[in-house]
Amino acid sequence: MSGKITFTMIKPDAVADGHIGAILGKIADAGFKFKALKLTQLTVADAKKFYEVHAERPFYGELVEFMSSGPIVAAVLEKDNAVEDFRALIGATNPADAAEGTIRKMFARSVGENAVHGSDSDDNALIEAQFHFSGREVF
Ligand code: 3AN
Repeated sequence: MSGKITFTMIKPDAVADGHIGAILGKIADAGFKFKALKLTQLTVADAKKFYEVHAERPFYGELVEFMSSGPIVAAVLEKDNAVEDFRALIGATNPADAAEGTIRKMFARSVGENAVHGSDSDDNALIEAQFHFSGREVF
């Protein structure tokens, strides 16, 4: 059964490019409720841990450097079928392949600097939410 929670980050490219408000607006308009929300910055160690599953990929170093390079917005979102619906809203990993109207199509710079993260499973949504937020910060 699909769950009600997903986790997202607005990545350093989209924060630097001034897209926080527009992206949060699209998320809200798509019917997601904000359960937790903050502006924060990952350390290199945080980014390495968050993206540990990609440690063997050739772009891992670049990804860690980029994700720790500036502020991000972290959020926990609630909606029926949250993981799948949010991945549809953000579009394909590479913005060149993303459908018109998706967040990555509208706001991402490139496949590496692709504006937003979205959890890929219910289990990871919970792990990622707990990585970024304490119990007191989730409503
Ligand atoms: P998604 O974020 O769509 O689930 P993943 O899990 O394959 O995609 O990749 C995680 C992150 O790694 C991406 N959001 C992107 O920032 C980065 N990434 C993925 N593929 C590449 C690539 N070919 N070159 C550079 N960075 C990449």
